[in-house]
Amino acid sequence: MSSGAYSMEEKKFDTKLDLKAVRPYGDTMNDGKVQMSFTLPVKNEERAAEAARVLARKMGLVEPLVAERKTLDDEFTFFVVYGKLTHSVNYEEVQVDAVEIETMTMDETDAFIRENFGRKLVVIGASTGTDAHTVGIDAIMNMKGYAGHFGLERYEMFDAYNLGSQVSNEEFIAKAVELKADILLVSQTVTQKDIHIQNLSELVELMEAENLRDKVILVAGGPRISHELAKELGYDAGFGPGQYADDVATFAVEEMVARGMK
Ligand code: B12
Repeated sequence: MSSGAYSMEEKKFDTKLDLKAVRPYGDTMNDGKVQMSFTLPVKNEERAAEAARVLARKMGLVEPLVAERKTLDDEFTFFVVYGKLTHSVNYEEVQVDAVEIETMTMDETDAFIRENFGRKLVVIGASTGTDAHTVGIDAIMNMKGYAGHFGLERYEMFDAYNLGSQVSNEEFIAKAVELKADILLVSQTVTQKDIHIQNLSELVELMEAENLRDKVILVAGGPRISHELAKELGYDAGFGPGQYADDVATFAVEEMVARGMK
């Protein structure tokens, strides 16, 4: 935070970080200030604003303030509510199963592949099952990339094939065999009725039946895919929002080396 407007006392207060009871930071350490937004399916009137404050209090906010209130249509109102959160988190007890890598740049990954494999690696990606969402897998595969991260098609040392969306698990496996793929990337966006779990599990079962699972790096990704979930379902890793081609490329090539794959 910028220092100019703070008194010495406030600065001193800012040093009171307690990792056993971490609270959101607004203006000063431990002030617990948060801002959230939601829509209520009611008309935009004073009663609606009070309802938003009641809900905020139930969520653990004290002194909630409706900072913004906008009519969406006759029956829906959008709110931005500001307040002080009473809850805290013991950061020392927080555990997460995450992919542990130092992400390499595209050039570093290409050099790594040249040095360790001396050939191009074949990677195929698809949004599988009934899932029609392509933007996630395109972000990882496309030449132009996404959010400043070039996609795998741009890498010199990958032969990258983007099969698109609604690819059945059988087609996906057939393509992997035909292309002698080293790395398989599966994107899943729709999670309604746990369809992603069903679909991701089916792929692993089919691959095991074909004796293919151990011969490739298998990665899942999508907005609601965590590393933990992917591992549970039999994948080597899971990637989600805020992760890009360079992250999965680094993981895949390092994992291949770690497993002695050539
Ligand atoms: C665009 C969109 C569509 C477009 C898709 C067009 C297209 N060509 O992709 C259309 C209109 C077709 C569509 C259809 C549907 N959609 Co839609 N759609 C969206 C929307 C608005 C954006 C998704 C997106 O493009 N995100 C941007 C990408 C870049 O983000 P991302 O996928 O998370 O990808 C990043 C990471 O997750 C990761 N990643 C993703 N995949 C992979 C894979 C690997 C291997 C790796 C390493 C990383 C990785 O990398 C990316 C970059 O960081 C979302 C809402 C939202 N705002 O998110 C709803 C949303 C995903 N859709 C939803 C739904 C329900 C549907 C429909 C079922 C609606 C319907 N009833 O018909 C249909 C699906 C039909 C089907 N058979 O699949 C729901 C899903 C809810 C749920 N939990 O299941 C959402 C969340 C909307 C909502 N709030 O309800 N949709």
